Amino acid sequence: MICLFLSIFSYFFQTALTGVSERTFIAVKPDGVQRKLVGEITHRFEKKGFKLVALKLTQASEDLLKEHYWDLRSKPFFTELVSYMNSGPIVAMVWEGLDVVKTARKMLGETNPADSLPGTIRGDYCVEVGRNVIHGSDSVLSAQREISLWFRDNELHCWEDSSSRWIY
Ligand code: IDP
Ligand code: MG
Repeated sequence: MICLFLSIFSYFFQTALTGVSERTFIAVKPDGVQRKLVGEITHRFEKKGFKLVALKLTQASEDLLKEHYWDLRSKPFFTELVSYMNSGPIVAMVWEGLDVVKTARKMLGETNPADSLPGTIRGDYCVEVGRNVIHGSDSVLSAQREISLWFRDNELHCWEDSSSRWIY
């Protein structure tokens, strides 16, 4: 009985209380898919220790992309951005873990690949801001908004990660 209580408490502590259950939305953009970077990018998040909660290859509609990038609607590159993102399939993912939103942004690098350090995804695999291969949510709030935009609840999987006690 005590063991059961302790394991429930430890699960609750590790997920809800410690922020381990934070989630972010990551997408390999059409250029990343065409350039066969899906495996490499997914591998980096797995090796880091984050947990994959959802993943799908999807062709996004213009309406979805306009909503996704709503805050950039007045930028001069908005139409070009929507057309780039609509030019082929995207690999949409949700990753979970401690401080995953902030850490994923560091793993991505800067918006402009020229400003991105080697070792980051944009620093290693691309050259132009208009072909920067990957998207990552910029805050916990935008992550929640983007996850609900791209995934239905039943596409987000709850599973026990057997390596989690070696990570946390
Ligand atoms: P982020 O992807 O690093 O969060 P945002 O400023 O949110 O950067 O811009 C969204 C996306 O719009 C960028 O990833 C990039 O694909 C595109 N973008 C941003 N600035 C420019 C630009 O000056 N020219 C063309 N595309 C741009
Ligand atoms: Mg952004």
